[in-house]
Amino acid sequence: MSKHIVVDPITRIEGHLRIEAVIDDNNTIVDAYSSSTMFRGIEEILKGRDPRDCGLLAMRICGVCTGTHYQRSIEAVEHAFNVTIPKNARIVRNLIQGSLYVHDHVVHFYHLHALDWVDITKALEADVQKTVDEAFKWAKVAGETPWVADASKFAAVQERLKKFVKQGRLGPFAKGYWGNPHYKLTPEQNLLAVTHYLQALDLQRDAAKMMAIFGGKNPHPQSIVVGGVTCVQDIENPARIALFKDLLVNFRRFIKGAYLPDVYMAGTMYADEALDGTGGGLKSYLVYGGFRLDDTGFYKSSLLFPSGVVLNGDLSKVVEFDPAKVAEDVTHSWYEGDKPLHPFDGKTVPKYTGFGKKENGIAYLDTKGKYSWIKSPIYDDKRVEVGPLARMVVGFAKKDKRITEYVTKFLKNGNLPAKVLFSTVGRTAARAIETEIMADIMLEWTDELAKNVASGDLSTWTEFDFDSVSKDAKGYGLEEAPRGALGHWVKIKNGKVENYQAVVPSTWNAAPRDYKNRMGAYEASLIGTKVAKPEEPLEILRTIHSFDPCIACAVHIVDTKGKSLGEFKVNTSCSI
Ligand code: NFE
Ligand code: MG
Repeated sequence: MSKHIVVDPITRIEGHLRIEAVIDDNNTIVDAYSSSTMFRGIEEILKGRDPRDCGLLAMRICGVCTGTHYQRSIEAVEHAFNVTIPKNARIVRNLIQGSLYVHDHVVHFYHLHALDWVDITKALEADVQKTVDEAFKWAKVAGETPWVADASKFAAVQERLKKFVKQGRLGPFAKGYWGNPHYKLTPEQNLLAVTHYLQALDLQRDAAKMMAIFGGKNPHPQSIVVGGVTCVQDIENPARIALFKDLLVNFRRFIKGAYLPDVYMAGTMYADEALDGTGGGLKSYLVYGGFRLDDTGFYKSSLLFPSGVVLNGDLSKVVEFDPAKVAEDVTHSWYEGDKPLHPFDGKTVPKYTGFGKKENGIAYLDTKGKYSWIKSPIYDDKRVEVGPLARMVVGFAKKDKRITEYVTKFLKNGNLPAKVLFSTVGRTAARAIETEIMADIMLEWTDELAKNVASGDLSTWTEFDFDSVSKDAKGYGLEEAPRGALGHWVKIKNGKVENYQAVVPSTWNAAPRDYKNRMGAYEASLIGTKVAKPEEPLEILRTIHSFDPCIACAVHIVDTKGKSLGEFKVNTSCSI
């Protein structure tokens, strides 16, 4: 008899996400539903505003990827009024968003995702000298020297963990599914990863500082305006650019000496899951394109991440991306509407219909009706996945020189075939590959900025006189946020926002079924996954976390009988 697993909320993510899965007698997932139980509504708040203010409001869509919403919103207004930006502004915007990428991806791998692969408790059994050997082994696979290979440091971490366990308080490591048979790392590998986890907690502050140098602050930067950027003194002062570069150089060392080796380690130890495609899901990918590399103009410049669509895992073909083909459907979402709408005409009118049947005290999602606050984005009437994996797949399929080089290097070093990309492991690896790309190219951008300023070009803003332009216009800001394709669409009438729609990466990935009852990316990715212990849905967390969901923090898991299996609140101020 099939069993129904409910994980609500999924933890170690931003926001509230509920997953319901049905497993058969072999504990294999045969059906899955993804639901956001949190309503926001920023799109409605933006209506009637001065379009120049949208960026500051729109970035409140999220507390994580703030700056990317800020930039998309400003760019949508720039696109509407045909405003171009100077070279310095382009580079600074790339550096602000690049800082977000490296920050997000490292925090995601260690603090939001690693414990799906790493069994902390097993690290207690590790031999610290053998842990040094592991550090060298995986760094060598990556072609690097290890970030840390000092037995005394590993011993110190192990001591710290022992104290935690002795006191019976595991802090941020409490309530894990420790000992689950689907954990596959050796004790030494677990200790190595936990050590990097703790070090990354300190280091991630540097990435936040990098964003603040040109952004004015973090997490919500302030220096981007319609027409350019305002951080004039920061780019004119060589010490500010040098500070940015110093922080980047050190953070990049961690990416190459710890993050990449750890991903090789996990990829190798979990290679069977990568090879059998666990978590692959839709295998259709969409990239809007992102990070302008020259000043030809919006949607004309060459890009770090080229745009395109790859369908059904077929790397031999890439379909060109057309912004007109984006639509959102609300058949299974708690909104009013009866057909998919392009974002320029999109509507956000809440229509909450509640949950469905109640059994044993548990209210289940009404999966035949509406069951999520997330809309269902569709591209050319197809369901697609967005994110780092989409960017690496599309870039690789398009034979983009840089992406092909990094992806090929990764597969070759790891001795892995390209098909491993279409899996949960592949999704996690793709994020690491793009983090390396980003860290490398940000060094080039930093030098490009310093050189351009030194040549005498101090321009940061193209004058934009709002009073002299037509007050009726429309535009979009389409880019690649850390979690995938992000679009803001704005329609302006009489100088005020008439309609505003944002289609966010997690909207694409976490969406419910659509009007043809086709699954969203999270839902599809769970089908066929074998769960070792239904009461410990580790495999569900692993695959869902691999997308880096952005929907806040708290844990609550219930079983099918309504019995509470565990509940805690994450205290973000706790130190370990
Ligand atoms: Ni809130 Fe985000 C990113 C955007 S959400 S973290 O990356 O845009 O999917
Ligand atoms: Mg929206």
